[in-house]
Amino acid sequence: MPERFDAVVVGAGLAGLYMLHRLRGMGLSVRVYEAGSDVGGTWYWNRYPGARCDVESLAYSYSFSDELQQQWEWTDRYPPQPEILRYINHVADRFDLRRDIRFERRVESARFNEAECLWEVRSDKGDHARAPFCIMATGCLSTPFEPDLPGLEDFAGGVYRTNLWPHENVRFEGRRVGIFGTGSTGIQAIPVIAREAAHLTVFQRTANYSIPAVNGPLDPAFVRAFKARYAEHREHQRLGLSMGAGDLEAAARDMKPMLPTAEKVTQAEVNRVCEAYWSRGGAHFMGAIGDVMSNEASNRRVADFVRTRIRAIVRDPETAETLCPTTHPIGTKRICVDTDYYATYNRPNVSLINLRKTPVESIEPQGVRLANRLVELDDLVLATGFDAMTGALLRMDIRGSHGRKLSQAWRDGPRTYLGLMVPGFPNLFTVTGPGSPSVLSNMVVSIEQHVEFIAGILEHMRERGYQSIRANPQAEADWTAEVAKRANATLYSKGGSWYLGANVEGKPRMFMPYVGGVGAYRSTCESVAANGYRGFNFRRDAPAATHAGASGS
Ligand code: NA7
Repeated sequence: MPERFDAVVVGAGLAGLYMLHRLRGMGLSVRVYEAGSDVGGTWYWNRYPGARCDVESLAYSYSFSDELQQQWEWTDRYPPQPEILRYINHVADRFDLRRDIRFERRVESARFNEAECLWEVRSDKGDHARAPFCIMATGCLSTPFEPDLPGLEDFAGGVYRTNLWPHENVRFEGRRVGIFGTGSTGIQAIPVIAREAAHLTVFQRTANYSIPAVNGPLDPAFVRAFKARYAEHREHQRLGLSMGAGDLEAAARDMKPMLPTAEKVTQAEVNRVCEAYWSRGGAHFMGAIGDVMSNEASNRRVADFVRTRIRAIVRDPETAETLCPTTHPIGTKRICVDTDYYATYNRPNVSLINLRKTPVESIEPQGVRLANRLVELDDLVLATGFDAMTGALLRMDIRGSHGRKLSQAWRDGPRTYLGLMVPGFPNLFTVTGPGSPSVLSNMVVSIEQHVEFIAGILEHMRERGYQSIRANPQAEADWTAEVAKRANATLYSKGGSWYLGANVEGKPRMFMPYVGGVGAYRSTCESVAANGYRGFNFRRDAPAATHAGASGS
């Protein structure tokens, strides 16, 4: 027998938990389905050595409860995965969220029942819930991407996927370990595994730009001062030009880069400015030069600075050159933030293989077969990324009005209105969906904004007796064009990254996140709401009951 709720939420990560809390606060009955055996989403699955957030602790946390943000104590400038997971568990307990969550349930289908204006949601364990609203809080980086490594299943040793890391302690002492993937994940894991393993071989296909985190324990005086002005910091994060991260000082810096362009000054001047950001650490480095993401000449100069730093750190010249990124402008693949990444290659127990020179022929039981030799290994670590942004949504069978599949609607790439709704899928919301700032922002800032916007819509509907909301196709077309226009004014499309779907064979190439920044995006949403939720159509009756329902608002 199906169970009936006011809303079904899919996912119990940072987005799903806050959605549940908000909806419950409105007096709605909610069922949350979560594939993991506990809360945490990304931070539940990604338990690999060195896993850490690249947004600072005091920013990467909920702002909706002042008591929570005042009481919770972070240890480091950048929070390690176990600490974030503890925080999320604390939130789940503090707000008594678990009782509405069903764990170890992977949602397989969500179908819109037109006649009754209900979503029918089914899990792999046979659950069947019906609710007028369905909210996908399924994460942007939650569907692992399985690399094409022929023979992987024959490998005799351990195979560890960073994004499905075992819960028990994995020990690499005395073992010869190989790792594929030098994105954010690999760059975090490599220095930690290198310290433990007998030998670590890094199989690098694409060299990436990485900035030192300059991580360390938080200074209690800094934390006290920060917390005293928490509301102001949060406001800056919400209105920030881009990421929505950092403190007031960093936010002010990012809004007014030290140099508007690197094109018309000497490389020495560029180096001086970049060095200042490099030594402070973190992704704010990308805020040093104003037009780094829109001017190729500027971008090249910033990239030159990073390459100079790599050559200065890595002692072996050939290894240093292999680590110097040359295939894409800096920032067009997500900038990495590391602790000791480049210096790790000075260790005698670490070697680097350039897969562009010596590609993998196959994986054999004893190791990795290259064109010129076999690299013998005991364990393999795959840090090979995700089917980003659309993967989690498209692996469910989502069908809207007239049985239309989401996979069909997105055949040529994801099209949304504000990253929140898709025409033809009434009452279905995506939290931080494609077309919203999402992965180009501090995710918690974006999650809170989306959750609050969705809650505002539901409140608006309740007050007016509306039963359904749908995105207007013209609004979707205009927004999709705006997302593309913004992206095309930058260098992002030159990166060949997962932002574009370029890491997954056959995936349509389309720049998915909104690059305009969380501040611009938020004000667009506010203006949409202030204008009666412009671009959304509301109806008082079930959509199928009549063709002439009260539409617009
Ligand atoms: P990424 O950034 O997608 O990195 C995946 C890495 O795996 C990247 O270096 C890929 O090289 C490499 N890869 C993928 N397939 C292969 C094969 N077959 N052979 C060799 N190398 C391969 O994922 P991450 O998990 O590091 O980071 C994702 C986001 O999570 C991150 O940006 C943060 O937001 C958190 P390629 O570049 O494709 O040549």
